[in-house]
Amino acid sequence: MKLSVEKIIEQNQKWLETHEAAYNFLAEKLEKNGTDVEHILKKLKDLQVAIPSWALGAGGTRFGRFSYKGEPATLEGKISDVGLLHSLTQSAGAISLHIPWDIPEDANAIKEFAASLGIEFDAVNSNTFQDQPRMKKSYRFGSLCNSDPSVRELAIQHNLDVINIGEKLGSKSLTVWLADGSNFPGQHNFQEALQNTRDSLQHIYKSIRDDWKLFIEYKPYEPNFYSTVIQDWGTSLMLAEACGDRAYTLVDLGHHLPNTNIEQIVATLMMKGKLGGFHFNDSKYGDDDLTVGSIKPYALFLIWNELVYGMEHNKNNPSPAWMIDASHNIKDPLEDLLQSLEAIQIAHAQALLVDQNALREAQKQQDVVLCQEILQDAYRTDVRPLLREARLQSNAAIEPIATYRALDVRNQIIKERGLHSVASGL
Ligand SMILES: [Mn+2]
Repeated sequence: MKLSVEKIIEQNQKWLETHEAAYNFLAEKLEKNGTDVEHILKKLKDLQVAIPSWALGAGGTRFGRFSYKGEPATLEGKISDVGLLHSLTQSAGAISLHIPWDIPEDANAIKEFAASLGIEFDAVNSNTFQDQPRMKKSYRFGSLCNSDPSVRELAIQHNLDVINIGEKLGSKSLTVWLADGSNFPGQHNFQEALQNTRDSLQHIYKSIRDDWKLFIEYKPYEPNFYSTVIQDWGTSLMLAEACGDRAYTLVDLGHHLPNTNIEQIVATLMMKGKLGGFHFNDSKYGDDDLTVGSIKPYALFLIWNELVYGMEHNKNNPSPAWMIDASHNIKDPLEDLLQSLEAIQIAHAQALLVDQNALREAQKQQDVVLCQEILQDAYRTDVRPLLREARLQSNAAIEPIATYRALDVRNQIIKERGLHSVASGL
């Protein structure tokens, strides 16, 4: 299923008048305060967030999974769903594949199909956290860290295969997230596990082309509950530095212990030029993979404030690869992703509103109250008219979720795929 621009423009008529009144009011107020509204609109239009192939079906927990109706069972179906999100928002112009769940049979045909929807291939993700059918060895006790060299070789080879598939599709980066760790004290020799991981990553890094990047993701716990080999940003940074210039740390918002100051981690990594990838989600307790901005929108804003500052001041840091990494247990995955895209852009726009010069001056004066006032003035601005205007100018939907519902997209997908079609993946 494909959404035509005409249909979206037709739907936009319903909200056009209300939108224009709200946008003009806000734009006038912001311009009076010296904000360059055109600049913010351009930034909003430029931001493209990748959708991971595993987010288009219902997620689940180890207790169960409740499939959603009309899930995409093929790679084409997944790309087509990302195409719908992109038509509605013009801000989801990339898909991130997970191998071996998404191995294309005909890479050129898949690439052409994606291009016809305006979709590019973002980072490819390897999977050494579960065994695959007919594997000669098992990842039961770890992959790149394993004390058995033949298991490490298998895991390295898998990553090389993933790079190979990514190259055929036009991807430019590999994301490695490892479940490696131990469940009980004494199970691992910590130093050996880390050294094995470093050596394995160096081997993989040597195999990526000059125009590729390697992203190393960290996570404090789960699936192992005593220790994780790459448990935090410091370990990830250390490994990235041991690999080379094109190896970077990847921050996933859900991969932190409660109350971790993620914005400070972002600032530190960007200062070092080592923040390469970014995964959005939200959480209440741990790695909950909830809709972006659904629990802690102020934290998301503070993180975006550091991202905006870093992109402005740390020119040695590449523009991070943005991706949503969430799990949709009960909502329609497409509606959930539209909510996440909206939350990302809201926090982005609010961060762009922060008067950086005034904030620096207040910091110099050590006026703590004024520092907080400046940040919260931006955070408390309802920036949604800016998002709607950016979408309107891009021929996307003024109201993506309402448009998705008005056009009865889910029922049309169900008609195409059937009620019980199931997505591969988590
Ligand atoms: Mn992630």
